[in-house]
This record gives sequence, C-alpha cells and structure tokens, in this order.
Amino acid sequence: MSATTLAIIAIVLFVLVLLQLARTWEYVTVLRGEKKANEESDKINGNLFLVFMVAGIIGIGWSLYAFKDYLVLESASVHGHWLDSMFSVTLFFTGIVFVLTQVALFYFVWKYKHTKDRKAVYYPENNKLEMWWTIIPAIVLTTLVVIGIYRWFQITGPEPKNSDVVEITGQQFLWNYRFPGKDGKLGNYEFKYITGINKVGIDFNDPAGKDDFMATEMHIVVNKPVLLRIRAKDVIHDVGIPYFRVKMDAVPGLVTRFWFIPTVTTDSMRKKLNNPDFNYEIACDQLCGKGHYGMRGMVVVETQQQYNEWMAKQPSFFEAAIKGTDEEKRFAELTQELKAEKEHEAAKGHHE
Ligand SMILES: [Cu+2]
Repeated sequence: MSATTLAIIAIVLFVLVLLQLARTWEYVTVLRGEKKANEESDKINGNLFLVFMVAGIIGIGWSLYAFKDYLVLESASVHGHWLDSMFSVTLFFTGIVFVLTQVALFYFVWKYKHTKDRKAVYYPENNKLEMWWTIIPAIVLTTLVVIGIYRWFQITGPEPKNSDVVEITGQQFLWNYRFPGKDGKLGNYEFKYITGINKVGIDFNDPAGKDDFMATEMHIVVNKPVLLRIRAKDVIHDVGIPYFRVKMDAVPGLVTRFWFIPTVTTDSMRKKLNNPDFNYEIACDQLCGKGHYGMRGMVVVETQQQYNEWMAKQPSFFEAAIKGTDEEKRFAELTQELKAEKEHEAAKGHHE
C-alpha cells in the first residue's frame, strides 16, 4: 500500500472520528437539557460549509496552478488556436458564474442556518430578477454558440485548393498511410482489392493510383493545408492528433475527412518543449478492441524541401510490392471478378 493511500485512509478515519465526537457531544447536551439537538448540529454544519468553501477554493486554485503544464498541450495547428481561444473564453464566463453561484450557495447555507429567533421568509417570485438571469445567459451563450458554429463550418468546410492529401486507414490495430505520389492525386480504391499485401485496396487500373506510395509514418508540410481522407477496414476507429486538435471517426464503408494546417515542425516543437525525443502522435480515440491501446501512429511535420527529399526516396507501392509478383496476377483476377460481378448486377437491373 502506498503512503498516499495510507494518508487518505488516515484522513477519512480522522474525519469520521470528528463527526462521531460531534454527535456524542450533541447527545450529551440534549441529555443535560441544555440545548435542542438540531440547533447545535445546524451550527456545526453551517460552519463546516464555510470551511469546505474556503478549502475548495484553495484546492481548485492549487490544482490549476500545480497541473497547469499538463492541462493543455501546445497547439500546433491554425484551427487549434481558434479552439483553444474559444475554450478560454467559455471557461472565463462559465468560471465567473461557477465561482459566484458556488460561493453564494455555501455562504447562504452558513449565513441563514436555523436559529430560534428567525423565521424563513416566503419569497415566491421576482419577475425582474428572473428576466435578467434569463436574458444575460441567453446573450452570452448565443454569442459563444455562434462563434463556435462559425469556426466549426470553417474547420469542416471544403479544404483549400492548394491542400496536400493523405489517406489514413484504420484497422485492428494499426494505421495505414497512403500518399498520392508525384501526380498529387490519390488513386481509386475498392474493398474487393484488399489483400494481405494491398492492405487498403488500391485500384492499380486507375493511373492516379499507380504512383501512390505507402509509408509507416505520416509526413506533412508545415504551414500548408493537408486533407486527411479517413477510412476504416473493420470497426470504427478515430484519428486523434491532440497537438493539432484533430479528431475524426474512421468508419468502415465511408470516407470521412478532416483538413488542417500544421504550424510547428517536429524539429521546432522538440526545441520548444526541450524534448529531443518528442513526436506528434496519432492515437486511436475510439475503443476498437483488445489492441486499441497500441494503435499509435506518428506524424512528421517538416519543411517543403525536407518533404520533397523524403518523397523522392519513396518508391510507388505498385513498383515496390506488386509489379512482377504473384500479387499482380492476383490483382488481375480480382479485376476480372469485379467486372463480372458488375456486369451481373447490371443485367439483373435490366430485368427488374
Ligand atoms: Cu482503433
């Protein structure tokens, strides 16, 4: 058992002892006929509320200060800054309301605890007060929501024309990355073409797919928009890249998308965080099975020049893994099967 656990148990037991003592004391005074039981305990409870209030405020302040470096990761994308500032503004307004209402709650419990010579006031309604506490939150919340929707449409809208594109496909339990090659275009894919080797089902009949290449990590260019085309092969996964504030489900059977602009290269972030081993990580943000915890990917953010150098070294997937192998024959067979299937479907459609 750790020292912390022991300390917590000791504190809990100590509080229990105090409560029991207070109760015993209460019974003693009642037996002596000095006081009514509830008056004494109301006083203790009221005072305890004040103690909890002060302790709570100190505790919140301390924990915010002590963990401030862990609360929010640096944001390394354009929309990440938008999200963070919206978060701060929301937290500012809701924080003020939270502190005021909590202080009022605890203070009132103490201030208006039961005493013999005070009667409760009957105060059923105050229209003016209710009007203001409806109108002010309505204005504040509407403003926050409108800013949020505006940013949301920017983030989820069409990607800029000069965007790069990367396809990321989740499977139990890893990510596959496909890059468009020199033509800048990702080729088509077909689920039918998926094999042990052609893991994401690239359609090599599509000329745009012939120069596509696969890599073990995602390389993207700093300050340049990049569109992620997100797919899944088996169950629902989720592409989560916390430093870029990217989060999007990968759903079998459809392509989801997310575009963003990374603003800090991996090298700069290493310097910024003073951590030479730092890497931008992709985590699967959707519990997807036994190996979910290990579903971790890596993103390298680099300059255009570094990216070009890296890309020049990547052979197309077709050249590297398919051409001249049994896999090429297999692909031809699958193409024939798919063609036959489609003709069959078309014929069926005619008859109906
Ligand atoms: Cu997953």
